[in-house]
Amino acid sequence: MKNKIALEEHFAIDLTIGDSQVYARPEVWTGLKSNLLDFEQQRLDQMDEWGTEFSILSLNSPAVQAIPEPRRAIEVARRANDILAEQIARHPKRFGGFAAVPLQDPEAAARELERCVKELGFHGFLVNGFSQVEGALDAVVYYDAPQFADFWAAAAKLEKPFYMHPRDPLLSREPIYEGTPWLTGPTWAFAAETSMHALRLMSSGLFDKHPALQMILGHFGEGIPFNIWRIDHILRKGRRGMPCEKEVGEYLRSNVHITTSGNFRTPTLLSTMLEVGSDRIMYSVDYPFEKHEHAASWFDRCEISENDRQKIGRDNACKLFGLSL
Ligand code: GRE
Ligand code: ZN
Repeated sequence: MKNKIALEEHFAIDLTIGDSQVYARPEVWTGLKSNLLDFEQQRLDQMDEWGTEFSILSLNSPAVQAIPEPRRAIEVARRANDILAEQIARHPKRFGGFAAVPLQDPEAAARELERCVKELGFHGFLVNGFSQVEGALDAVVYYDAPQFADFWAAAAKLEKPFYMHPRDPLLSREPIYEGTPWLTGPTWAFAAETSMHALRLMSSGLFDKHPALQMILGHFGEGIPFNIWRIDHILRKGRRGMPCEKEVGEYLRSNVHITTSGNFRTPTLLSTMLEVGSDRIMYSVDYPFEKHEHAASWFDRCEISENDRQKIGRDNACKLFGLSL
C-alpha cells in the first residue's frame, strides 16, 4: 500500500534526546539518535520506501512530562512545537504534528495547545503518560485529577484527538519492576502503565462530559481490547464507586482509536477488529523505535479485506483528522 498515514512517529530535539538513550543498546544508540533528530533525510527516505505518504510527528518520551518545574516544561514544549511547526511548513504534504503539552501547568498547557492547533495547524496533542510535578521527588499527576477539568474542556473545544503515549513508571513508585529491567519500557511496563492511565480517564466520566472527545492508544490499545470483556463483566457485578455513566467498553467503542504501532501481528489485529471494528484502527509504525520495513511488510500483506486495509492504512486517519491530502 503506497499512501499510508502513520501517527505514532517520533522526533527529538537537543533538550529531549537524552531521554531516549536508556531504550537503546549502546551499539544502536548512534543510529537511533540520528533518526530521532532527523526530519528530512532518513525519515522521508523510509516513508517513501515503505509507502507512508504522511506522518503525524510527536516528541519522544517522556520529554516534557518528566520536567517537574512548570516554567521549564512550558519552555521545552514551546521549543519542540516550534521546531515541529517549521518542519511541517517545509513539508506540509508529508508531516503533521501532535503538540507537546506542559500539563504541569494545566492552564499553560491549554494555551499552548490552542496555539498549536489554531496558529500552527497541529492535529491534536500527544502526551507521554503522567506528569512529574514539583514537590516530593517522585510526585506525579494523572489527568483524571480535578485540576485538569478546564484543560479537558479547552481540548474538547478544539475538536482534535489526543494520543495517550507510554512512559515508564517511576521505580520508586513501582517496586514490582525492581530487579527486572527487561520487563520495563516497551516490553511490558509501557502497556501496563498506559492502559491503567487510559482506563482511569475512561472510567472517570471524562467522556460523559465531552462525548465527542477522542483518545488514541498505540500498540493495539495497550492490551485493553483483549481484556475489555472481563473489565465490563466484573464491573457488571458491582461498580465499586466508578463515576462514569456507561460501561467502559462503550467508551472504547465510541471515544478510543487504536493504532498498530510497534505491534505487527495479525491475530492481534483480528482480535482488535472483532472488539472495536475496523473503523477505529489506524496504521502506525512508532518510528524510529520501530522500522517502517517491519510495519509495512506486515501490514501491506496481512490477511484482511482490501476495504479494511484501505480504512486502517489511510481512510480512518483522513476522517479523524479531517485531512485532505
Ligand atoms: C515509543 O515511543 O513507543 C518507544 C520509546 C522508547 C522505546 C521504545 C518505544 O519511547 O517503542
Ligand atoms: Zn511511540
